[in-house]
Amino acid sequence: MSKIVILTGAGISAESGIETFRAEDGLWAQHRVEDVATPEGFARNPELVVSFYNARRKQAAEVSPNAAHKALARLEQLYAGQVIVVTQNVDDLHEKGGSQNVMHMHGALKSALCAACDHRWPAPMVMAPGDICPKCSAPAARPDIVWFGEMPYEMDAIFDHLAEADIFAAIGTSGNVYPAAGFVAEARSNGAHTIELNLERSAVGNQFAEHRTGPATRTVTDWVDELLGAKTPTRPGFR
Ligand code: BV8
Repeated sequence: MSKIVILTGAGISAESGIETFRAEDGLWAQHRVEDVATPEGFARNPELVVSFYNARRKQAAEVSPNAAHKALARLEQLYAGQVIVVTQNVDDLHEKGGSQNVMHMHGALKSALCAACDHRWPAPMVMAPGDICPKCSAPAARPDIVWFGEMPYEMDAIFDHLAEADIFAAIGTSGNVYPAAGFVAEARSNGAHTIELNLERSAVGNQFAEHRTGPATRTVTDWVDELLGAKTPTRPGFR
């Protein structure tokens, strides 16, 4: 049975109104990565980090999935094979758009994690440093986010999917962050057809067999229509 593995990044949520990381007005323009997306930053200033994620959790709750999220949900529903979405995003727009097989390799805003006992529970909209873990009662709650220097989630399962992928697509990711940026090489070495859908070529763009340029709401919708036979496929590269 055919398997499509899709890696998404901040670019798929951009047209829903969530800023990306590396755009001029992006998240990293407003904060130093080291201060808000590392365990050291959290230890140094938990108030800053918790409020950074509180603001993003609030924003994610106020925006809606766009046509790209919905197209991927349609693909998962109607495609004859298996469709797996591996997202680097911590928003829940894939789920709101109807996708069910979503792997949040960098965590999720809607989840809280206990740094003492590893328990996870639905995060309140506003977290505070020292929130109590409902399981072990330690004042050790933290955002359930994979920071730089921490091991992304579900890596074994993701590599199993990459080993079986017939098609690997990367949508709206700059290819700057590993191990996610290494997935295309892994998929290619396993014989998958690789396609990148982005406004521009990413840092690993030259590793993809096919590239489609444009906003995700158009490129993903067109690509899904072709996969579902609703549109005649264009010759790769002619976009
Ligand atoms: C780890 C959660 C090891 C936080 C994030 C070499 C090899 C391996 C690792 C490393 C290495 N060198 C350095 C490392 C470590 C590091 C790393 O990769 N650093 C980089 C900067 C070099 N990696 C890590 O630390 C990872 N962990 O390696 O652990 C380990 C081993 C053993 C034991 C323990 C540990 C963990 C990385 C996870 C960090 N957390 N997110 C949060 O969200 O706040 S990273 C964060 O940035 C995102 O999650 C995402 O992954 C990443 C990149 O963001 P993108 O999604 O790509 O967004 P960006 O803004 O960059 O780009 C947007 C793209 O969209 C652009 O291309 C743009 O053109 C496009 N776009 C915009 N609009 C649209 C669009 N496309 C289409 N349509 C549009 N409308």
